[in-house]
Amino acid sequence: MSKPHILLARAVFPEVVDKLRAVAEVQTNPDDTVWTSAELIERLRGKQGVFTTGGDRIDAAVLRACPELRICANMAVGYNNFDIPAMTAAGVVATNAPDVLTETTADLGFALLMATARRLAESEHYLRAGLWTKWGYDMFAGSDVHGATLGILGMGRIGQAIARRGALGFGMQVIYHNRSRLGPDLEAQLSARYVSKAELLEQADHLILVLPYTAESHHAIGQAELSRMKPTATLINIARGGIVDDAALARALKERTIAAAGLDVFEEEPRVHPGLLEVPNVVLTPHIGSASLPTRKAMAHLAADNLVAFFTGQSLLTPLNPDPRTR
Ligand code: 8YV
Repeated sequence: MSKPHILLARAVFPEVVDKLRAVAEVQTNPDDTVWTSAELIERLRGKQGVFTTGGDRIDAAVLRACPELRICANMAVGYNNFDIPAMTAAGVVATNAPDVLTETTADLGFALLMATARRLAESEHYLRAGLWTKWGYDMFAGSDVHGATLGILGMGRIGQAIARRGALGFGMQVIYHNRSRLGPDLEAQLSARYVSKAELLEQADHLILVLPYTAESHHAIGQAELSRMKPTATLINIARGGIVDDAALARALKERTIAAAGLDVFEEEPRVHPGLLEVPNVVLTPHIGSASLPTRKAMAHLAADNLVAFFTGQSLLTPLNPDPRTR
């Protein structure tokens, strides 16, 4: 039987390419170019599988142009780059890469929270610029993390891992809002209290966003929400660009209606809203939430393992929609 054809939309670890080559003809993207939709379609025609990252969009137009496609494996837990209803209608399987990145992403969320609250980036730039000539009593005085109220919007796996860090490690009062409330046992285990979104905004000293990006969560934090937050509060986004209205946030930071923000994700990545680049009270990182080497390897292997399972007749590890092979 002839081997299936798989496209790797972006560059990935050589060992992962080798794993796929054992079961398929593989076309790689050695220059790691970010393809336009037309360029992706051109390369995907005639292929049965694709390995994607969060920036590679699989929508109805791609599916129409590539009728032989049967599986898309995302090297990301978020899958807002996939049009799942269109994929299901076309009989195309979608998989993501959950669990393996939970703790690493929660670590980055906490790192960003601490860097933001304690003004690490701002003070480091000051030192490097040679501006440090004497110590001052309120120099880079920020806000405390320990003992503060930690608000979590979105209480899935990563939100829960952040709650544990906050409650157990830093003695924080954890409040959260989510589409569905956790069960009482889990709430007790996490020491997390469910509140309305309005209460979350008003009570949090540090508000961290960990919810998926959907039509409903688009601009879940805009001017109205920012104006409900404490003037001393910090906002951390490690979820997805588009959940925060970046222009409104840049204004709030400039006018100091909130104290500071830590952002790992942006509305138009890799472009960052110029207003965010102008203000000192924001810590900016280039979407590195899951970027520890072991975790990036685990994510890539999980995406590849889903492709291998599909093409060798095994059950999928982390499917997002029904598998047409089992109907
Ligand atoms: C990825 C992420 O690195 O998993 C996710 O949803 O946002 C990141 O961990 C990014 O999407 C590239 O695939």
